[in-house]
Amino acid sequence: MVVAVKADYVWMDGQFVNWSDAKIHVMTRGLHYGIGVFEGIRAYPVNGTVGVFRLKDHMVRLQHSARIYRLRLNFTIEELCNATLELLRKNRIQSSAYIRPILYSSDIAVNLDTLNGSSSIAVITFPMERLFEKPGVNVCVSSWRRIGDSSTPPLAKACGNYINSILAKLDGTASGFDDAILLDQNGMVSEGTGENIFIVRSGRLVTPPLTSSVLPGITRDTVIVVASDIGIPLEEREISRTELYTSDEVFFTGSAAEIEPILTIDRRPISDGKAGPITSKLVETYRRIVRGKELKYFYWITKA
Ligand code: PY5
Repeated sequence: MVVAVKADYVWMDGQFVNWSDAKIHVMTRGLHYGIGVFEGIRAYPVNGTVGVFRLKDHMVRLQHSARIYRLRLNFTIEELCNATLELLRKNRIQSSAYIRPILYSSDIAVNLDTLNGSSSIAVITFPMERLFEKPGVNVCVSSWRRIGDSSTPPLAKACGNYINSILAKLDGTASGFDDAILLDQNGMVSEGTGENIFIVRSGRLVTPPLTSSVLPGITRDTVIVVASDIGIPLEEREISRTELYTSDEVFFTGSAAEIEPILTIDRRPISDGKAGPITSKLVETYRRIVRGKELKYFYWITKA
């Protein structure tokens, strides 16, 4: 993905600062030890303005991630939501955009004693269209295993977690794949490097449970709700690696990736190597929902 990441302003600890001034010191603890938590949110064009998809749900997850690491959040969920909306307006964002709130340990310190330390929070937003600009992706199963709850909890969307994702992504991209799937510590399917995963078998959707070391994805939850509403049966259960190869359909979900069909895994085509009917139906429904075209789900959108 090559995205021109730029906007006029960034929100930092309550202030709007110019993009070029949105800097932190190189000795910041968050950089050295990966002690930070973040969110990835999207905004879409909605009825002539821009609407943020599931804004509050993302900020609540940020709060949960912060609790796990005892990082102090100096703003309420409401203040963070309002700051994000104001930032979108100040940056005159009219198109699809990505929103990245990040809360990090901001002490200039070498020690690991974050308990009484200080934290800072920023919200960044910039225009962004599709993450993978293709009809589907080709992925591998990485030999790196997903981090687990007994070491670095995957339920927190923590900065440091992404070194695990990056190892897997390197595995994939160095061999010509678009992305990679990680197995959990028990060898069961966990998730992508920055996406949850679903399979379709005989008309039923299956996704790994939260105990398979997955992030509680907001897009994952959206698919669970929508599948139930449109009558597609869904199970949360463990998935073995070989089940991936014999699935009728497989797709990733994520705020950045949206709903992305997986066409091949380890160079094995999934069915006929094209996006299947249930995936295509969900891609189209999701497209409409996030753009405010499905009134039933309009409550998930906050207009800027
Ligand atoms: N799993 C991981 C490890 C993730 O990083 C993400 C989100 C998801 C699942 C999907 O979660 P959600 O549906 O709530 O977005 N990844 C980030 C995103 O903005 C990008 C990280 C590079 O989609």
